[in-house]
Amino acid sequence: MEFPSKRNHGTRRGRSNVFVTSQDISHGFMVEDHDINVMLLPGQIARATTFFDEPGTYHIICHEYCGPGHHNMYATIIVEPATTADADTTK
Ligand SMILES: [Cu+2]
Repeated sequence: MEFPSKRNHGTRRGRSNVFVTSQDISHGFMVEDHDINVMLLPGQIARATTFFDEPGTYHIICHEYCGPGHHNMYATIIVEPATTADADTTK
């Protein structure tokens, strides 16, 4: 078992809503150093909101034993620095 994408780009510094689900069985979804810690249940969408204060790469792990592939259930979220375009509210 694996997360579909090991590297998740596009998250900008600031408030982020994360929507995740499972296509097979129950999994956990936890992002290091942030208050995202949800259960992923097939047929349901879990939502969490957090703030990424610093750009960087943050690890995601499955915290619910999900079978023999559990140790491969990891990924990352890459938080990119804010750009001047992010601050421009006139566009
Ligand atoms: Cu797991």
